[in-house]
Amino acid sequence: MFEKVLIANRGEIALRVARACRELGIKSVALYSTADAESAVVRFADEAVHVGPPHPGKSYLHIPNVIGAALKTGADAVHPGYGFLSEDPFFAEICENNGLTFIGPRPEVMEKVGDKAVARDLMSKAGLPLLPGTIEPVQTVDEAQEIAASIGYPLIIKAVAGGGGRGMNVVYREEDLARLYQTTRTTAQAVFKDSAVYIERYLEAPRHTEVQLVCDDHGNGVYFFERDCSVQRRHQKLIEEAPSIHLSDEQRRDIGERAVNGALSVGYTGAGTMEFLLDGEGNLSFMEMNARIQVEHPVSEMITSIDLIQEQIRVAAGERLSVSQDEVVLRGHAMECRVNAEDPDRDFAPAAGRLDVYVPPGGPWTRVDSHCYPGWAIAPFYDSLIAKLIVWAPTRTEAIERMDRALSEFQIEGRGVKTTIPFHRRVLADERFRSGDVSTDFVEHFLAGEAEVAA
Ligand code: MV4
Repeated sequence: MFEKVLIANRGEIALRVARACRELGIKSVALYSTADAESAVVRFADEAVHVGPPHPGKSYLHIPNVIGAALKTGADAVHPGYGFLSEDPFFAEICENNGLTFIGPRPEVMEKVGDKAVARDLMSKAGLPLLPGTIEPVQTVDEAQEIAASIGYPLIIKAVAGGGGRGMNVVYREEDLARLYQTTRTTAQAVFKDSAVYIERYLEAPRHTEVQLVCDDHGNGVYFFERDCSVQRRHQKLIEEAPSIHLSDEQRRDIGERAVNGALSVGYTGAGTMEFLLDGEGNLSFMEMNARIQVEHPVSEMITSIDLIQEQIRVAAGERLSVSQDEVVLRGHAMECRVNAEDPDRDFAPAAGRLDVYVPPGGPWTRVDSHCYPGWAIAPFYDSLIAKLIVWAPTRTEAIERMDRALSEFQIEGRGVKTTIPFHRRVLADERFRSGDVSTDFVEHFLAGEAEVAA
């Protein structure tokens, strides 16, 4: 096992990783920018190294400074968290070249699954279900037209280097195809430095369903069931839950096994997520793979009682997964609300500032993953996440009641600070949400409905 892990991140996930290290008997090293000098993880970790000014490009994303901090403190591994350098194969390679274990998949594997067309090809070969579309990137408008004729409209053109909803365009009519094909390519070249695109049939208002898995170096892979993350706004997840109430036990086992097989078939190691869309008929289609631990991992931990960060560290150290698939048992229902410093009444605009009052909820089966404390200032340089509020209950309905109770206790106040808590409470009271009839267009319709009532 590692003796010392450098945490190449900030905020709640840095603290989450430091906690896992402490429980495993591993020393932790925090990084901090000038803006984060007073952060909770700086106090909690065994050591802390300043890596630069507030701007992420000059601190948390500055590879020489991050690697320098690891070498200076004698760390033997680097945990990248999510965001920042977590899915950068180049960073993973530099870690390895400096004798540091990158806690994540190998750089070659990361690169493969990061290319959406390659991932689509490999996962299809491994038996994952796909929407009708292209495997090879589309090279010309003529080719795009041929494909459109075979799969029909609506269709979606996606950048191979995109992901998380970036670099995609929906085409409803044939007359828009040539223009949108060109637009997607030009944008992809400008944003990702790679103009390659592929085409898929477009699903209207699907559910976002993702399978959590962890694979070790010994050929073992385990799935930790799925999360429904359909409550999103502009590709920002707001509420996540596990399991999805729309899968049968048989479907859950089938997609879990396929996801693990797919990951193992490409030599994937570490924690990862396979993202699927679920249509109205109950069909799952593979979308993309995320080669990192995700923000919403706690809901999977809560339904399985397994610490995914500990598993991630264990397998990175070359140990075997601590559980076999048979030992991963799904129990009850978990839900997470992302409490952001945003103003839901002003189009979720950032509303950051100093937290004069910060009183997190407590009580049974109520978990708060947060780096905040009274007096902490949410900085404008980073994301606006204040806390992840996670609850567990035997049933979904009880989880909703528990979440509302916990949200009602959560006190956050500060000059200029607004939070998404009131929005979450209104969603929890919504009939459509409570019935579970939620797809990726839910938030848009919900907000439009509220605006109509207010008018
Ligand atoms: C789609 C789709 C409909 N049809 N692909 C957005 C995130 C990226 N991982 C995939 N995305 C989508 N791909 C086809 N063929 C709709 C979306 C989509 C979406 C997916 C998940 C959650 C929210 C979403 C919001 C808008 C569009």
